[in-house]
Amino acid sequence: MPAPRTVLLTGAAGGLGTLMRDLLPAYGYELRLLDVAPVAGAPDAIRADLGDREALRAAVRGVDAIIHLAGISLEASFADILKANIEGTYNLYEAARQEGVERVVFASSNHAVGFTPRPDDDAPRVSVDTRHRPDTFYGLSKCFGEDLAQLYWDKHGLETVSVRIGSCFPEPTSVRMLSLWLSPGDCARLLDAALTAADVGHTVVYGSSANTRAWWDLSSARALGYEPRDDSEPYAAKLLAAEGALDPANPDHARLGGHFCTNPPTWRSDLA
Ligand code: NAI
Ligand code: 15L
Repeated sequence: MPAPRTVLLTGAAGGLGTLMRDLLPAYGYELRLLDVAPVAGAPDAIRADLGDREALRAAVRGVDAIIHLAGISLEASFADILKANIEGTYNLYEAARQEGVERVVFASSNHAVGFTPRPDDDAPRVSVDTRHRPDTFYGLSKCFGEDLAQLYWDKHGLETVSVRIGSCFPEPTSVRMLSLWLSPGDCARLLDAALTAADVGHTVVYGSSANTRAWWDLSSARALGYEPRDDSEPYAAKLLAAEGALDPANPDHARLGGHFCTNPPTWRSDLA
């Protein structure tokens, strides 16, 4: 596949979409933006719901690749997750297949494997080959997205890099995020690697920075050419002083998915 130039960015109005709209053009991409919500400062953005198949076909027509961020990004009712994340992602893949788009970068999540116990400090980092252990209907929809990507590669030759994003925000805001943080700059580097690496088939990678307290094995991301530059450690002293260290006896702390694993999830606005 020649290096992609025109890229459809779904979810362009969201937190991550807004960060990537700023950073990706420097890599030479021309972004076509899509969201169901208005995209601030982008009057040409396509306003469409992932349920609108005709709009999706028109949106993907002529692009070299798609970065698929749109959807519900936290836990919600199964009905809502089914519509936006499961049917919506299927609709987008069908549109991509019909219009001959060659590659998708799919925003999966750490919550696809959220029930995996977090590794002790001296234990091996968690591999991308660990089995799916979703912690929510939201995480389940990311497992579906990864399997859909595998099906579209095996059956239709449509390539995907599924990025199990940790926590991509301007800075980490909890002790858990010290392990999962993906700085916006590293996110752009990872998306660029995922768009340009040759022959990815369907590749699953973890999306985090080079964090001192990392839980994940980044080797499949590095194999695409990703070289993270950031580390959450400069934020550690302040966050540890505020929260204390993670306590293995606390169910919120024992698993990769953190507070998404408890029932009901113990939502905290600073972690949303
Ligand atoms: P966000 O909630 O800020 O943005 C999601 C965007 O998708 C919103 O602008 C929303 O309007 C749009 N959207 C929702 N349903 C839609 C529909 N049916 N049709 C069209 N657009 C729709 O989420 P954020 O943080 O920007 O995340 C982006 C993606 O990355 C999501 O798929 C999320 O699951 C994933 N992700 C993000 C992480 C993070 O740390 N920010 C961590 C792991 C995964
Ligand atoms: C996610 O998947 C969410 O989309 C994001 O808002 C954060 O909560 C992140 O995971 C996390 O686990 O910190």
